[in-house]
Amino acid sequence: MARALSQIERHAEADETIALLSQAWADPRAQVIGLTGPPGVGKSTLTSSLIGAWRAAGLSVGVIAVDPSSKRTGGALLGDRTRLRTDPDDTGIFVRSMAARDRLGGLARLTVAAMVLMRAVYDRVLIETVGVGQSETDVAMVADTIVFCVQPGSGDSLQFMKAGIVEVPHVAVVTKADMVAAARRAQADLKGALSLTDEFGDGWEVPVLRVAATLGEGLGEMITALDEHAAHLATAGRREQARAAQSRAWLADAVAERFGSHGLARAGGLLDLPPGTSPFERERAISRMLG
Ligand SMILES: Nc1nc2c(ncn2[C@@H]2O[C@H](COP(=O)(O)OP(=O)(O)OP(=O)(O)O)[C@@H](O)[C@H]2O)c(=O)[nH]1
Ligand SMILES: [Mg+2]
Repeated sequence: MARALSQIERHAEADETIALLSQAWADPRAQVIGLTGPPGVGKSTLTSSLIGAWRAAGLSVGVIAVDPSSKRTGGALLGDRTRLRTDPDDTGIFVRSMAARDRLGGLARLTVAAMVLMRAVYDRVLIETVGVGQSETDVAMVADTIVFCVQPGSGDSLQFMKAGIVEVPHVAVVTKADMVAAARRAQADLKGALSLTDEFGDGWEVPVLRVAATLGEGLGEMITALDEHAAHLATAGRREQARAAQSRAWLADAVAERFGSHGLARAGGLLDLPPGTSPFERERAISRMLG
């Protein structure tokens, strides 16, 4: 995985890279979970606990930690906020930190590529992104299941959600639930806030959970909720539809990033991917046409 990721990073346009990504894109395996929420809410701690539970169940896990505040300098990631402690000898787990591109909370092209590759290999892929607001829209471009984390006593996230700034997650988690009374209040507030927003319109009701990751409390319920959402997506072609929409969204995003709105306009109908068409191959074809 490390070698493949460095190839993607260094030779993004090479035939081998495009072939590898297209093959991985066509053969997905993992449920991809986007774990998002404000700084310090407990995302990494929760990630560590989820990794432990998944590994104990015999599932392999890939993790991508996207850090909007860090910059890559000479290959080193500064300001890494992953803080994950994992067993270095366990080959069933792979963790990679990545700097976000300049757009606040935006997901770099490399993040999409890494997700596609990991999705073909592991049973679960988890993407940790910091953010309240716009950035959730970006994680929605790469994840099947969006989990939004809120900590007890944080009114801001609830205000964002009520104002419709935060996209409605598939699962909402109140972290640090060992602060019992405050966590219960946050859960009630969050349930209230979610009842004001539109539902997904497909019968999915957003579970609002309390988890104390440091104690392992509520973790089983969270894993059940993630599994239930995966089962929900597995019916009525929902997952295929959502992933096809994501592929179109990255393609348009990648073209816009590189060639601007003028390029986007010139690409026109090429941005509409026929079923089964690799967005990576299409991106290169559009780049050659425009460049
Ligand atoms: N009491 C309590 N503290 C927790 C819990 N989970 C995390 N914390 C603490 O909250 C702080 C932030 O935890 P992280 O897991 O690093 O949070 P994060 O959301 O990944 O932070 P960033 O990546 O910097 O945005 C740390 O000091 C943790 O020890 C919990 O379940 N209970
Ligand atoms: Mg973190």
